[in-house]
Amino acid sequence: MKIYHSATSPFVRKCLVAAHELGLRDRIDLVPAAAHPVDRDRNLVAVNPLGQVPALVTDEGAVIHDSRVICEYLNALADGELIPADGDARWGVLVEQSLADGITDAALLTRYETAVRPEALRWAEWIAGQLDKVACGLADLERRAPAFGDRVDVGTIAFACALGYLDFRFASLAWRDRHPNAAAWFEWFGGRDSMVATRPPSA
Ligand SMILES: N[C@@H](CCC(=O)N[C@@H](CS)C(=O)NCC(=O)O)C(=O)O
Repeated sequence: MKIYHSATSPFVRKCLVAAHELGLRDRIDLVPAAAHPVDRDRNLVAVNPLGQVPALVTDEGAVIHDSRVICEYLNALADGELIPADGDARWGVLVEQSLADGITDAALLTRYETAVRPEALRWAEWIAGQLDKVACGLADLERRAPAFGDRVDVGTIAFACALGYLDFRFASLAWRDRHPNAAAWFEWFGGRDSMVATRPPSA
């Protein structure tokens, strides 16, 4: 199978970390894509009309997106345990993934606002709103982190990729200063082989 890919995408990273953890990484080829909300990569759009990475093409030729569905697919393929099958554990992990992806989404939209949108069109209050989503999401993560233990699932993977993205693009936020529980947990999780192998290029 193959994944349309950008080495700096936190959502691609989430899928590749999941693939590593499931022992599937060797079965995935990476197809470079230039996902961009304005200069849309037409080769990518032909696969995923949203023009976003990650998009996975299975060995049978089916297209699967977005990152949440890809993680679900990979977990099923490997008969893995990254997503609990049912019960409270399932909803808990899926909500954590939703929260973590929301942090990443808000950070990514802030990045687009500052790196893509022309300066004259930028809206400071909108950026502040997105960064407040990041801050509120981190506060929730900080409350949850002490209970993570050694869990490796789509919830914790998504949180780790969110924090990795903040380190990569928003180092000046210095999120560790106000979130010692999350920092201690990420010190361990970020050292996993799956996280090290998927670090963005200049991180
Ligand atoms: N909900 C999607 C979000 C994916 C996403 O935002 N990918 C970014 C790169 S990190 C992208 O393709 N941006 C281009 C665009 O939004 O047009 C997922 O979980 O996969």
